[in-house]
Parts: sequence; structure tokens; C-alpha cells
Amino acid sequence: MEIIVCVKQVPDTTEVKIDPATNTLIRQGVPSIVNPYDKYALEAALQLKAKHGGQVTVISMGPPQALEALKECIAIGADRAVLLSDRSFGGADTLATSYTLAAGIRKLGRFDLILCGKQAIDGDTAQVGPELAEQLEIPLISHVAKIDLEGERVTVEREQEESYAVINAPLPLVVTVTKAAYKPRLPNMKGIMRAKRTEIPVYTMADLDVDEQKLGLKGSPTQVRRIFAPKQRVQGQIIDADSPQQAATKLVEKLLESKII
Ligand SMILES: Cc1cc2nc3c(=O)[nH]c(=O)nc-3n(C[C@@H](O)[C@H](O)[C@H](O)COP(=O)(O)OP(=O)(O)OC[C@H]3O[C@@H](n4cnc5c(N)ncnc54)[C@H](O)[C@@H]3O)c2cc1C
Repeated sequence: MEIIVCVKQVPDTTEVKIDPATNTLIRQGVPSIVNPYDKYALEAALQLKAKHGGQVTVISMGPPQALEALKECIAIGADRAVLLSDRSFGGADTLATSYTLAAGIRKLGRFDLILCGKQAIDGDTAQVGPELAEQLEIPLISHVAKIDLEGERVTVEREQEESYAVINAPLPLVVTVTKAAYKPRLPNMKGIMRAKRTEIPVYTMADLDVDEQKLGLKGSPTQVRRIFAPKQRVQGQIIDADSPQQAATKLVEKLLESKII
């Protein structure tokens, strides 16, 4: 069983602040982390490996510092890792990102199951997994809360708005993972030592069978034109009243006045 987990290094968005003078994100000093949903995907892969055997490979596209994220995944329990890094990959939107990842995955050779996070907490699009399936011409199941394997087929629980769908499907497959059933394990000392010793190969454009025009900024049909902080919400109002009944009446009046109800 060859499982590939796509992992993105992201800024810890809980730490990102907005510069009130320039209205831009202050990224300096913000720690980079493994995208949390990718940690759930890695946990799902490690549980499948524990039950059914095989090999778990993590792959990332990003700048050289993304090696740290891959080392963390090795420390947690992945067997091997590969980084796709080249200046020509920079400025990629989701189409160019999934194109490059698909080329990297083809270069790795055989795979049975590809796991992605549901979404990255910085870009937040949730598009790379589905686009990757399209590029590799294999089926996709998204928003998966739990995944089990029997022979050459998986059974998954897919999160829907008010229910779960249980889907049975043959491999190979791309699956995007939510957090429902998975609590990522922490690296242990043995893992950390192994990660230190592990050499992670870096594939550049020259190593991949790709069309340069489809990479990075050149290969991106979308471009971010402007980034700005959302407007501050209007201050809340506290309703002054002598009794809960009076407060409720005043609230309803205000809501009617503002045409909210
Ligand atoms: C501040 C900011 C500025 C940006 N500026 C531009 C710009 O100027 N031009 C432009 O075209 N795009 C820009 N982007 C978007 C672009 O870089 C996306 O972040 C990228 O294409 C991936 O999309 P996503 O983050 O929405 O991932 P999602 O689709 O939400 O990710 C889903 C899953 O796909 C996998 N995945 C995603 N990315 C990778 C990766 N690199 N390596 C391995 N696995 C991955 C992970 O498993 C992840 O959980 C910007 C993004 C941000 C946050």
C-alpha cells in the first residue's frame, strides 16, 4: 500500500496580525507550521499503514524552508519525504500548484492512495485536492472524516452538512481529510532522531516532466490583485432595560427598524 500525503507549510494564522498603518498582514516573526488538516491526513495515513502495512510518503511544493515541515512529518512517522522546490514554481495559484504536485507524484512512481488536507489555513480555497485528482485522472472523495481499507477498496465517511455519507470506492483515489476522527500524534524522540538523519530529496523543474508555461505565476490563470484587512465590525450595542421582557421588546423593535426581521 503506497500512500502519499500532500503537505503544505503555512504561517500559523492564529498568530498573524494586521498592520493598522498599511493594512497588510504582519508575517515577520510568525511561525510556520504544517497545515493542521494535513496533519489529520498524515494521521489517517499512519493508521492505515499500522493496520495494512505499506509506505507513507509526504510531498510538498514550496521554498527550501518547507523542508522543516517535511522533517516534522518524518519525526511524526512518515517513511520518506520529497520537496518540490524551484523559483519557477513560485506565485502558483491552485491550478499551477496541483499541476506541479501531480508531476512530482508521477515521478515518485506507484501510488494507491493520495491524501490531502481538506484545505490550507492560509489560502483557504480547498481546491488543490480536487484539482490534483483531475490532473492525475483518478477519482476524488472530499471532506472525509474517517477512512478504512479492505483489499483494494476503501470505505469512507464523508462529512455533509447534516449527515455523513458512507462511500465505498476502489483505489487509486484522492481523498481530502477533515479532522473528525483523527487526533494527530506527536513526534517522539526516536522519530526526531530519524528526521535529523533523513536526507530529503529536492526535485526542481529539471527533475520533473513538466511544461514550464504551466508552472508558477506563468501557469496561473488567477492573480491576487490586492490584499487588505476586512473592515472593522460596527461596535455592538447593549440594550438598556428594566426587565428581560422589555429588553426583548426593544431588541425586536431595533431588528424590525433595521429590516433584519
Ligand atoms: C497571502 C497569500 C498570497 C497569495 N498570493 C498569490 C498570488 O499572488 N498569486 C497566486 O496565483 N496565488 C497566490 N496565493 C495562492 C496560492 O499560493 C495558494 O496558497 C496555493 O495555490 C494553494 O492553495 P490553497 O492554499 O488554497 O490550498 P488548498 O486548496 O486549500 O489546500 C488543500 C490541500 O492541498 C494540499 N496542498 C495545497 N498546497 C500545497 C503545496 N504547496 N504543497 C503540498 N500540498 C499542498 C494540502 O494537502 C492542503 O491541505 C496566495 C496565497 C496567500 C495565502
